[in-house]
Formats: sequence, C-alpha cells, structure tokens
Amino acid sequence: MATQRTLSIIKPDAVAKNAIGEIISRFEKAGLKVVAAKMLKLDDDKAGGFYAEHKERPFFKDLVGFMTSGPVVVQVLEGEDAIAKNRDLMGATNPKEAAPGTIRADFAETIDANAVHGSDSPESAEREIAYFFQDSEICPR
Ligand code: IDP
Repeated sequence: MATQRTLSIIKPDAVAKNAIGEIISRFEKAGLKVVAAKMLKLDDDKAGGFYAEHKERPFFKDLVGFMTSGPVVVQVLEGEDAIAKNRDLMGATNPKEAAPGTIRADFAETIDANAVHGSDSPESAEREIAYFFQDSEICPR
C-alpha cells in the first residue's frame, strides 16, 4: 500500500474538551505523521464551502453552525494507507455506532458534534488538503 496524505480536522467539540493532544497522539501511535497543522476559527463561507456536498441536506445549517462555533485544528496526516487508517481510528460518523476504542466512541456524544473529520477517498483528500493548505505549508518528513 502506497504512502498517502489525508486531511484531518479536530472539530470544535474536541478542542473544547482539551483533547487535541490525545487525538493527535492516536494518529502518531498508529504510524501517521503530522506534516502540516494549524488552528483556525472557520467562518460560514469557509465551513460551508468545505461541506458543499451536503448543501441540500437538512442538517447543513446546523453542521456549519457547529463547525464555526469554536476553533478547529486542521492537519495533514501522512503514512501508509493514511486515508483508511485515519477513518478506522475515527470510527463511524454516528458515535453511538462507533466501535469501542475509536476516537468518536471515546470523545463524541452525537452525530452533530462528532470530534473529528477525515477525508474519505484520495480525491477528497487532495481537494480538502488544498482547501486548507498551500504546498509551502506542508513539510514532508
Ligand atoms: P463523515 O464525517 O464520517 O465523513 P459525512 O457523511 O461526510 O460523515 O458527514 C459530514 C458531517 O456531517 C458528519 O461528520 C456529521 O457531523 C454531519 N452529519 C452527517 N450526517 C448527519 C445527520 O444525519 N445528522 C446530523 N449531522 C450529520
């Protein structure tokens, strides 16, 4: 399996819980390397653009409201099979369905506020990384 990059976001609920370090530690322990990172307070345009594919869904307004409710930490993770590995570490979208020991099982309570985002395909990873980072902000290791 080739080395991949994926976009991870530690969402406002997990930042508010002071869980940034514990979550990044899980990525690192699983062999993923942080090759870019920044803390941001998203505005409606930036959060809405990121989730544009969900624009017509009934939860879109709440999703944008949540993602702009406090700071987030966006990172680029790099490693073998990074996209699937990160999705495995995250657990299911609905924390109530997330496997024990996953980030969402341990740090999230609801589907609206579910602690983390992770790209779900190579195409989304490429688009999402470029949405937050310039090439010069990514530091290969
Ligand atoms: P993912 O984050 O696991 O990739 P997506 O289906 O891409 O899941 O949805 C993006 C985000 O939208 C989810 O993480 C969740 O916060 C929110 N979301 C998805 N489905 C629902 C829903 O049915 N109700 C409320 N929020 C939802």
